[in-house]
Amino acid sequence: MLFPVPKAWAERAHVNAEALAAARRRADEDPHGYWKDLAGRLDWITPPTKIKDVSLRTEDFRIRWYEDGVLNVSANCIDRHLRHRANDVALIWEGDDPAASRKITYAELHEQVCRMANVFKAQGVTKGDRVTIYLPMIPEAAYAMLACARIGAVHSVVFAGFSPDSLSGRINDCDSKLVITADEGVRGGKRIPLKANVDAALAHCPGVEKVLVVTRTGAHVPLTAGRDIIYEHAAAKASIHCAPEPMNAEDPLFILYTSGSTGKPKGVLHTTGGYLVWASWTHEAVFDYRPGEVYWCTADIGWVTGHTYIVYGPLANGATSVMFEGVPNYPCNSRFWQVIDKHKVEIFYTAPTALRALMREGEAPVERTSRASLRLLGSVGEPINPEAWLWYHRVVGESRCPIVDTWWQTETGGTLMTPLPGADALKPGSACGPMPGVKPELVDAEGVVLEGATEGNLVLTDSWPGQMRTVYGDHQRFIETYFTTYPGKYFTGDGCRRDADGYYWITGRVDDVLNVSGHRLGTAEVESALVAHPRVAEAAVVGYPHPIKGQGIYCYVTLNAGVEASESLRKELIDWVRREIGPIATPDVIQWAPGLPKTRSGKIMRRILRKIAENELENLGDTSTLADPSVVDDLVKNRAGA
Ligand code: 6R9
Repeated sequence: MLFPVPKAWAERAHVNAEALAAARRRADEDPHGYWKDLAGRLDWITPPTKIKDVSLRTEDFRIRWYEDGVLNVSANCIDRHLRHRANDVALIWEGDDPAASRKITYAELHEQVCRMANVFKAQGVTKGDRVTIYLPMIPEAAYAMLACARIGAVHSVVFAGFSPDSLSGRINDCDSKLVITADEGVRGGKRIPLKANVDAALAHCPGVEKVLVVTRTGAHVPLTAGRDIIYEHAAAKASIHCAPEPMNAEDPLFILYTSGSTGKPKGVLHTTGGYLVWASWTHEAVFDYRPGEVYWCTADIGWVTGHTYIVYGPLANGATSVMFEGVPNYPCNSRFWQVIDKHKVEIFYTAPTALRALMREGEAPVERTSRASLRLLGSVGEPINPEAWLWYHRVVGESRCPIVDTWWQTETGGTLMTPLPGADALKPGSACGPMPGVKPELVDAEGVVLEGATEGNLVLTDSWPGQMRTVYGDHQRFIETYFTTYPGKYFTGDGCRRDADGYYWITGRVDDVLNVSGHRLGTAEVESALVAHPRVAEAAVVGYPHPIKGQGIYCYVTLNAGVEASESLRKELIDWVRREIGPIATPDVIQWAPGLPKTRSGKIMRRILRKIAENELENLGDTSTLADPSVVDDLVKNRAGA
């Protein structure tokens, strides 16, 4: 099935088929000129002359973009728009309660960000310091990110759904001395005790000196004297002038923790110049954005999508960006579409998991709304199944709006593969092809490059400006994780198919990373949470296909000798994992496993566990290397039936 580029799109788009072909050619033939010109979209204090210095080989590894350039991200996202567009709306905040919304102009954004930057400074934050942001989806979350950028502090946003344990781990890993949070968060009519979570986390974070508490609900929260400060009190005394700190292009901008296949979450580090070039360019090209249009990305700022496509990309482009505090099904299943009508949203960007959940409720909740303002739809976070794509296209977009299926990762900073709406015919479920200058390749397990229509592991053979630069505090882990499986190439961890037309189809992770409702989660993290329970001896966790979440979490648990398996223990373990990591990690299935299938060297054979979880019992594959094959018979016989 092929959806051609609508005529109006080919005519009006920033990037039509011709422009795309020309950009591809230029990026190949004159990379220096291509990447240099791309940087020209930003305001530089000192424009870069050194454009790219990259080697992905371990011997002389380096990734440097625009390395002699000097700029400030917040000045690019705010100050430079003040001359002509001070009164344009930068952020439209839509509260959880449909009666609550607010518009923040670029002039107000400037004031608020400067004020917060001064509060940070007054609390001793200086250039290079790390600040942890644990906030709900309120404007202060964006202010805090931009305030850090303004003074050269490095932010680490932690999703407000994470538990105190997850939060303390992330605070300690990057050694934040300041945490900014809110009294409570509000989502789907429920309150989330953020300040209480911070209090619990900080029992294990000796390095934190100050906590700023933004008032969201006004709930009474205990304050620790000498440490906790009500943000509004500090802000009232702060000046609204704060000069942006000149930053080198390669100075760190933020750290964002993400799950890998092993160990604890990695602090993905992005730098200043290349990241913003990539965020701003991809936001404009992929969404065909023009100032004045209302654009809405439904992600949470706790994830990379919120960083790049709610805050940095849109604001660098002078956009009007909607920030939504709530959830798709509160107070009713029409909420997304009602918000689109309320704010006349033209470009809408969401995740397949939300679409699948809404699809289940039928077409009526969509059709009750107009959606006449919509002209472009986007998808991100996981593969979108063609059924959900077609529903999105026909029901939500009334067959009038192209869909950009954007493939990218926390590590990539911004979109790498996507159709461009004015240039590419669409195939439901395909991320189409690379942005100009991005070099995907499919390889087999041995690293042999696969040509033509084929399927393999997705690698990138060259850098792009938005690429992560290191794992915070562990550069060796960075190199080992991404550049040693296929030496000299960036390994994405994704599988991918390329069809006869050259379209790319991401098939999902090929490592031990789960994608649950578009959220990344390492099987190792869930396993270590389970094993931390006093009654659990061992655990193995795999993903299985889930109709709404994309992947569900299937846990095989071996209990300590003498412990009786029971329904109440099952509930206790589910609850335990929720508390250890956060609700996104809630196990869907727990199967009691008297033993786990292991090789003679003691390695758990996940391949077999995956097959059982997927209910593919006929082809468990080779079990001859198992130390004790009878273990598998028991697991099959007592399959938990997801
Ligand atoms: C942006 C983001 C990254 C992983 C990635 C892949 C999956 C994201 C996708 C997609 C198919 C898409 N993914 N977008 N798979 N089609 N359009 O989601 O970052 O949270 O780091 O997740 O998500 O598996 O490797 P992150």
